[in-house]
Amino acid sequence: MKATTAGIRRTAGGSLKTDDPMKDILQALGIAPVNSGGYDGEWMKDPGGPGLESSSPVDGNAIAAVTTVSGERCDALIGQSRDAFLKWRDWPAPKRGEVVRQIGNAFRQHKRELGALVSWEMGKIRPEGEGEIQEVIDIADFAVGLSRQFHGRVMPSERPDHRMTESWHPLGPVGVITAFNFPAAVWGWNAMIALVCGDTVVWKPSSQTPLTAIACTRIADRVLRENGCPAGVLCLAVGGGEAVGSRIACDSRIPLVSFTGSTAQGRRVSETVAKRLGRTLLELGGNNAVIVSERADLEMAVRTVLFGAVGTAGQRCTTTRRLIVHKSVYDETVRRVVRAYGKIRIGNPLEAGVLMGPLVNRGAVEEMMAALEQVRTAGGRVLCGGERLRDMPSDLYVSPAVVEASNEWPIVQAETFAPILYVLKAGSIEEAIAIQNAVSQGLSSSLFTLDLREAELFLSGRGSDCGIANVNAGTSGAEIGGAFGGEKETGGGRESGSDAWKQYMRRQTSVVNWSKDLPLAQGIRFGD
Ligand code: UN1
Repeated sequence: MKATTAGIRRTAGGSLKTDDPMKDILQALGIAPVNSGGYDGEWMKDPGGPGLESSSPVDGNAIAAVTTVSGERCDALIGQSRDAFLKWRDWPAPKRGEVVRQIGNAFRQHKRELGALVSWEMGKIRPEGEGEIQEVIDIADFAVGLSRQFHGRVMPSERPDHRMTESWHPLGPVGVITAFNFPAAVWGWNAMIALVCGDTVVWKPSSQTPLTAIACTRIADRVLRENGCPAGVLCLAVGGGEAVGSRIACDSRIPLVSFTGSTAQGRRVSETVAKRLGRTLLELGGNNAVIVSERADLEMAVRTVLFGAVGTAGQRCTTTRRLIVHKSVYDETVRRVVRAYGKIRIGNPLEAGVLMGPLVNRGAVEEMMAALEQVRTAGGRVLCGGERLRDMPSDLYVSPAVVEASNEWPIVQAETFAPILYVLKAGSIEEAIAIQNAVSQGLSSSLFTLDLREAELFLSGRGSDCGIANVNAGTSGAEIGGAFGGEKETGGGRESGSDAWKQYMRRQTSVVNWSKDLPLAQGIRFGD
């Protein structure tokens, strides 16, 4: 693994400062030294909550401060979102789509700056930061088309001269609670779809990445204003779990809560929302595997595993965490993976050629080290990596690890949000699928094979049990056009493309009787 610190220099005081144009980028995005974390159509002058400092994992330095939203202000903000909904739902859907089209274009114009801010605030490499903004742009485009396609159905009525139909109506304010690892895209999937559906959005971003959320909201705000949209169509509430998160979960003015994060946290949110019989859309932990068959193109498989396991420093919910290899190609595959890991450049994620930046914070580094310790205790063999890197601009840089392990070990069963790849051996495609499915999560999966029968088995009802199953393509990097989400403890939610929009609307079944009689369904005669 090659480490690099170019692009980052030590200042006279010993602290680290960037040479790069982050200052200009922050300015272009309207990020001030201190920012309001509350927006309900206006930026709140006094959001009422404690201050929060966003620092960059790249060099450990503060980027800017944010004043968070208090519980009381959060309640008022939800009220504003509800008021805006009552107006927004009356806008014709294609007109709402036109606003979203303009938001997508505004993101196009700021893709480079936003991508850099994502990279700087959470540590993923710049191409991935820009890729994330591209997801926002893509889902906006998708939503524009969708705004003319909320098709209902016409169903045959069993009664003469009756028409039975199904239509879709706006639902209400949607709570969107997002994680640090996709600080813009996950909001984008939810917000762009919600907007065209006629819903409003209350966004609680991760406290690790409030500046990206503020920058995204500022861009959207300009478009909303230019179009005279009701104030509060998009709201932002940067704040803690108590002040903001649990209020969104508890508030029955919010009929749908989308939550992305760990299974443990998701379970709590889901229980709270369920208590008031609200709806949730859960995107929780993954424990994604790539299966390499004896009939795989090994070169392709290894390259894919590299992006899947090391991309975003192992901090995607779709990260490849397990590599299940057929015994006949096991040694060769593992040898190639370890060799490829040796060439990964780790360093400043804004620098061209770097493939892995830092982990998001100290807790993440500690968790990675604790997981590796558990693996060693269980008898696992670390084949490469797994070390804290010294002489880096912050203490958050690690080398990605490849570890020989056993699927049933508790640590392999858990999602550790870090670049640890567990390699496991299988004797057949059936055994490999069984190993892959023998975890509690069910997000993403992939099989490398050139054998049609193996591929079809993997995609069949007795194949992968995950929400995403790919052949000769990796576990991460899903396109927005499909429904994104997973089964089992991943939470069952589906966001983004396909017909995921249906969750953001309410379905209404209607019968219109245009006869002169009053026939009852099921042929019931009542009092005549
Ligand atoms: C996440 O990690 O929360 O499929 C989402 C992917 C991305 C989204 C990941 N498009 O890897």
